[in-house]
Amino acid sequence: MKEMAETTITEDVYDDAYEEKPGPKPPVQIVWRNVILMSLLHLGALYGLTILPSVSTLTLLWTGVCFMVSALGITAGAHRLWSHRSYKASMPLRIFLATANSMAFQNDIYEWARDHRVHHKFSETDADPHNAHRGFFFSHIGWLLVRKHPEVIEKGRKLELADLKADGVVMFQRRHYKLSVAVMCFLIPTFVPWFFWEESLLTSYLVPCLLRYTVVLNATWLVNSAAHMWGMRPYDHNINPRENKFVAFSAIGEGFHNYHHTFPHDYATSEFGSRLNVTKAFIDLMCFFGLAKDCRRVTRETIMARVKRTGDGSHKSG
Ligand code: ST9
Ligand code: ZN
Ligand code: ZN
Repeated sequence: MKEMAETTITEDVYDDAYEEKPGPKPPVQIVWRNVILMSLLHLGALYGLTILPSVSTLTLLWTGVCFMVSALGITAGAHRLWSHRSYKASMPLRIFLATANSMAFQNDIYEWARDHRVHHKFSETDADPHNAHRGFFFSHIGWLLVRKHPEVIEKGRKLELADLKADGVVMFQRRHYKLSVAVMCFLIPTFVPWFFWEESLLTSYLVPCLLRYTVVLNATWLVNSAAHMWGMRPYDHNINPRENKFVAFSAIGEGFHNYHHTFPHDYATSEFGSRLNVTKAFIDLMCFFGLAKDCRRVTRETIMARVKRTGDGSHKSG
């Protein structure tokens, strides 16, 4: 298959030499524009939730399709492909994933992957954009409502991100991000039910658009909050990220977070196959069709050696 993205990276590897600067923390600067927009979005989504029982089956199905496409744009796209390069994707698959990523409207792929590499490299420090040591609210949504800690920007600027800059699909999406979000996240989800099966415009806007967008956002944020706080640590008890089945289910396979931070280059982000892991099944399907290849996996021996050395004793083999 031509034009598979050929690369491996180390910018997402944990840097245990990093130490936070001593002294008082900089003051928190609230970005009121984001507070207002996020509040309005969540109010709209709540209204969408209340009208859910009266929504037609076709619109519900369409909402499910939009959920799955936008979720894959994050999990299989921004996360496993572009942040960690855990597999290689052909041009058509990269175009699909970038388009799906715009439907999820979580910042463009370049910015998302840059922040995510900083998160892995400087996990739970001032340089981590959603540092879970600052509490559930901050790591869930609060970090998007305030100015970033200067360390996040300083450390992030040291990353080269050469693979992202060389990826034409990533840079094209970045250049046309606003338009792509308007079309993919707002126009198409709203237009399809209204045009094809005469759903009311209000319902089409509230359910497949606002409610679906808000659910995908919160499922994603749960990985940063809940999966950094609640669950077992069978692979490394020295780090915060946990194995959380509820998050794995809601985030289509991204809740095996102790495994993922221990082995960030494993395309499956878990040792348990496709169980609670639709994203792995999707990538496998893409490999079957020849659209993806070279999925990176950690060997059973490496996993077991790590479980023995640093696990908390909760691994099923224990
Ligand atoms: C959203 C993102 O929701 C969610 C990401 C979640 C990640 C989850 C990971 C978990 C694993 C995967 C699980 C997937 C599960 C999926 C499940 C699906 C069902 N390095 O940003 P500014 C530079 S987005 C280097 O304004 P402020 C920047 O380039 C939601 N440089 O910072 C700029 O430079 P220049 C929708 C960096 O002013 C300058 O700094 N979007 C870095 O502090 C200023 O940048 C929103 O809500 C870095 N890391 O503002 C909007 N960072 O001046 C959110 C920044 O040269 N964003 N720079 O251009 C904002 O409004 C703002 O960024 C802010 C901070 C207010 C948060
Ligand atoms: Zn990751
Ligand atoms: Zn994490």
